Amino acid sequence: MADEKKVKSIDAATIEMIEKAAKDNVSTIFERADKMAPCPIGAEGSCCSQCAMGPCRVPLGRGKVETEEDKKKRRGLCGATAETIAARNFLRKIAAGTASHSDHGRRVTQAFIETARGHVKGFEIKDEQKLLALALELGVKIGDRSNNEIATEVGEILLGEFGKQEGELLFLKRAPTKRREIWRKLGVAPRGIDREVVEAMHRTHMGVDQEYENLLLQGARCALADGWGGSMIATELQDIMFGNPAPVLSQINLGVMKEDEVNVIIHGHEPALAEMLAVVSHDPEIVAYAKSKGAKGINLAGMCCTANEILMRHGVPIAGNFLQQELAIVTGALDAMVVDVQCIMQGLGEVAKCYHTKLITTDDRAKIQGAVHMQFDESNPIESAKAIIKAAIDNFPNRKAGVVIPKYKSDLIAGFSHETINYLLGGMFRASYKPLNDNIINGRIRGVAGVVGCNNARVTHDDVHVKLVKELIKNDVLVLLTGCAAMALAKQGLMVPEGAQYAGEGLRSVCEAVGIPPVLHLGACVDNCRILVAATAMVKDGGLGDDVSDLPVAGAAPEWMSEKALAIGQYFVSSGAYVLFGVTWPTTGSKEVTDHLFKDMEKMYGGKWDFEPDPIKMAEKMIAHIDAKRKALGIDKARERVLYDMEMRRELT
Ligand code: BF8
Repeated sequence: MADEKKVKSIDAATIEMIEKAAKDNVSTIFERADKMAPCPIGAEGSCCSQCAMGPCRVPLGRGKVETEEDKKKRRGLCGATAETIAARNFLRKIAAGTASHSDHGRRVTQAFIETARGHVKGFEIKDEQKLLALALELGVKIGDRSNNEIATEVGEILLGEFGKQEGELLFLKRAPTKRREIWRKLGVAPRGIDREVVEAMHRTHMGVDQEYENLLLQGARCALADGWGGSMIATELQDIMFGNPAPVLSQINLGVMKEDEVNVIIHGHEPALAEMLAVVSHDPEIVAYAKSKGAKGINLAGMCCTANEILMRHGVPIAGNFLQQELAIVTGALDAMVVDVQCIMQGLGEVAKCYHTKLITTDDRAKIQGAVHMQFDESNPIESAKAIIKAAIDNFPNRKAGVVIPKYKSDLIAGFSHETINYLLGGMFRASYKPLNDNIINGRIRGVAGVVGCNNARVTHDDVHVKLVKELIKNDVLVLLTGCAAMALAKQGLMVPEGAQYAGEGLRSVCEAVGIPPVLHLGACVDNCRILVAATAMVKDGGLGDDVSDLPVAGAAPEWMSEKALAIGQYFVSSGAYVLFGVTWPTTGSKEVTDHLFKDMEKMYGGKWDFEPDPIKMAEKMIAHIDAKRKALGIDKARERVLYDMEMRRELT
């Protein structure tokens, strides 16, 4: 049984709403996590449900060391070994994660093409500079063609990446030369996005690939098709169509909800509908309609990664991260929870029944029993968005007594796209990562960490994120954040320049000089590819080796739960990064598979997986990795001098 006394969250708004839910007799994920422990066999990757002779369970058992005798016994009916079963399960999760990001990317590409063809009233090509840069990169003729003509061709080329059968994905060319050679040598350069997902599913079917190393090679190829394919296409085209993010001030937490306005939360991942809701919620006709129902206006907020998308581009406030979705309804003040795809808990339906909230699904790929379905028509986004907002307004008068909106909310600055970081560091006309590299070389910044991923109800909500990141910045590690991890830090007040008070002296001096927080919000989970682009730019700007694996960088997903997180982790490992996951590790049932991921992959890719649930130990491991890379680059001495100077200064004061 899980520990019922575990502190549920470090976030006061969350705790207040968990208590309200208990008083209202409403079941939430926090309560369900107490009642149901995870299956220990599935958690270690030792359950095979690939055919109807099973599921076959071949558990090793927690903390047990496998003997030769165990090894012989640990087989499924077909003879599949524990290694094959663990590797298959791992690969299937990567395939699901890749499919999720990539299907998102495909929808965006289709909408982009339709917009460029002039078939969509409401969307447009907003970032001409980024469009032209991408056109040049893809070899699309610019000449005197219109932006829409250029965009149509760019979109068609990128749509082709999904169904491509041979060759290599086009964005692989963005990676350092040495990295591309590694991929080719290992045979993991992805050919087409869909092809790698389909092949992963085929190879994990009963009776196909039965060598764990070979299965994990496909894991790398499939994940690379996500990071350098589906996700990267999504981010590029969203930036061009909806605008490249630039620093923007906003607020976060359940306290952004308003008692006297129609509260609408958009939750999920794809930004098209959210973009339109942001526009129509200011439409005078819609605002007047809200007033006619007794509300003062419309208050749009986001949740999960859709929130990150509209925060980054419009500064729309965020109501919360993954574990807060049901709690937004528990306030009793949410008039409509509008959802698209991914990370939407079915529990929302039951919670909504206890209050007045209308749960509205909007995507034919993601319906929920009991919800109202209002299909978002991408060819007519304005009318679709208006209809959804009107449904929320109509529900405002149905609010019941007992509304409680927690008072907690924090300011944050978001909008750090790859280009923005470039400009901030190097200036508009000499945009460059060189100043970052110089500050790493001189030791003021020790290294860079990417901290990403979810919340997980098995650990204290937000706690692991916050402890890890505070420890990293205290040790002069600049932190780049995405997804729900970013929201955890923002809620604790670290995503404003004043957050630099938690940073070590070196990092703080750089943050103060540039005017940035010590933790930078790069966007949604699909935007993790911005970190790949940033890392590659650091390599290309010189002084830090000739591949991503040479950089003093590390990544972590301390509270991960989704299959997408595994796809992301694997594409970072295969791109040369050291990646640490917290909470639980899904292959502990097989020592060989785990050793392959944690050790052998370093010889293959220069990056590797690791697991550590304790945030302070996690930080220590990441810093040790960063320091080892500094040493290999011969820049460890510079940092020693900086530390010596700091010590001296302390002695002087
Ligand atoms: O894609 S971080 S819980 S919301 S999976 Fe989901 Fe995890 Fe949040 Fe975004 Ni990413």
